[in-house]
Amino acid sequence: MILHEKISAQLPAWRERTKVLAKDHADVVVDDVTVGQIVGGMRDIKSLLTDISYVDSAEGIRLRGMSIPEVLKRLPRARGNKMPLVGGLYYLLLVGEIPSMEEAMAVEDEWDKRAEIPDYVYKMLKSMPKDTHPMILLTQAVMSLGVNSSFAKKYKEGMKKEAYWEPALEDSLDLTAKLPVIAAFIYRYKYFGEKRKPRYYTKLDYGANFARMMKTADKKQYAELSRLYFILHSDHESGNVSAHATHLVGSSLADIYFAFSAGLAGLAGPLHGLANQECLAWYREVLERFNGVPTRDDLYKFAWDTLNSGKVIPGYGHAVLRVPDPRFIAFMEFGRTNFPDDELIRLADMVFDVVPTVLKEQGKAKNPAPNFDAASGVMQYHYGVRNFEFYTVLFGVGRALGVTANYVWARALGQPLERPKSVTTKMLEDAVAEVKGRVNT
Ligand code: CMX
Repeated sequence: MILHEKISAQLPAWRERTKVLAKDHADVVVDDVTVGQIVGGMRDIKSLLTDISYVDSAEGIRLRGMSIPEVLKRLPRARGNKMPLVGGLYYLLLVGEIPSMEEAMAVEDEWDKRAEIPDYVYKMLKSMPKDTHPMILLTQAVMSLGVNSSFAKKYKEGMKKEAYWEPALEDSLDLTAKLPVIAAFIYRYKYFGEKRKPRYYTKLDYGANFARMMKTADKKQYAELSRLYFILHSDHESGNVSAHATHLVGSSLADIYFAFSAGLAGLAGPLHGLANQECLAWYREVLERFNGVPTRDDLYKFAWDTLNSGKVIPGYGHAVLRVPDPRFIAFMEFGRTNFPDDELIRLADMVFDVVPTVLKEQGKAKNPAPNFDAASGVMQYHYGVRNFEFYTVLFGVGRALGVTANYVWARALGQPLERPKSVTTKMLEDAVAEVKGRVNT
């Protein structure tokens, strides 16, 4: 398999670089940690290692060193379409190079072979109460697929540490192949009562298959959106909750099904992945309240009312970014190109104009600019996927591409069990007193 060959070929050099750092330069100081960072959710502490993506606060994400516009321009495209093949993106994340069309298609072919979902998964999903949140269903389905984990089986049989990444890659291909099928089933079953298993078509790529299984009205355009959507949601370095939770659990040598279930659980929080559902709900509330796109003044007041009621404005702010998220910009370009007159696109544009001012006036948020959740739901809504609570499931399908690529490389490079150290409040107070004492003498 091409991914296996390519990663194998790169491994000796990467292992050597990691070994040199760990053995010869372990005492080089990279960062200091302040009391503010310990009390404040570990922001900006440089303590995670990944070569798959990097978020620059002033520029946004780079995937394998490439900005979002570069990635979208350089990856091979689905035939007759403008958006790249998702298989090409997965190749890029795993191998670190832009694939040829043939290489991107090799990944698509792997997914095609692995997309079948065992019957017990459907039975389990159907046995759940009707009002179960789709993120619960998705997490359960992922966890249950672990029954067939190659990694867990090989680990039990006994394997050398150097070989861990191989069954990790097998599991990751299996999982990423099955996720769009599971997501589409959850959608069709939960909102339309359809019990039939979705079918993955050999001749279609990942995005087109997803559009077909979702049965949206405009399948061609929804396939384009799906490709863009999964690519933009794939990776955002390792410190965000879903990526970090997956990495942490994976570091215990739990298989990817356990690890990604933890990531999905984190994604289901409103400050992280659930913000896309919250954001669309907020936009709809605005449209209903004002009977359409409001005036700038009305929106300004509405935004202040939201803040004054103690809520956050979803889709705005970020823990790392300090500029508008390039993924937000890519989504908005897609919307402005394909449906410029859509009410929600016009509203999202106006919110982009008004909310940063409001957040700046409030003076709390370090970043008053939009993140991608301010636009992603608008795209789904336009193509008829209007059950907001489903949006985080779509985020999950995309996010799996990044976190599984990281999981494979973490095992390939023998990354250890993650185990940071805690301190007590008293220890921090003592540290402060000591520094203050030194300053005063
Ligand atoms: N609306 C209102 N207040 C906001 C805000 C927003 N959009 N963004 C930040 N703030 C507030 C914070 O709640 C915090 O208030 P307190 O001091 O009272 O606790 C203050 O501003 C400082 O926060 P920050 O340092 O700028 O931001 P954090 O790193 O703590 O949090 C984030 C980042 C994303 C959780 C926050 O900006 C937020 O809640 N945004 C809205 C939810 C959202 O869009 N989440 C999705 C992020 C992208 C993703 O992960 O998917």
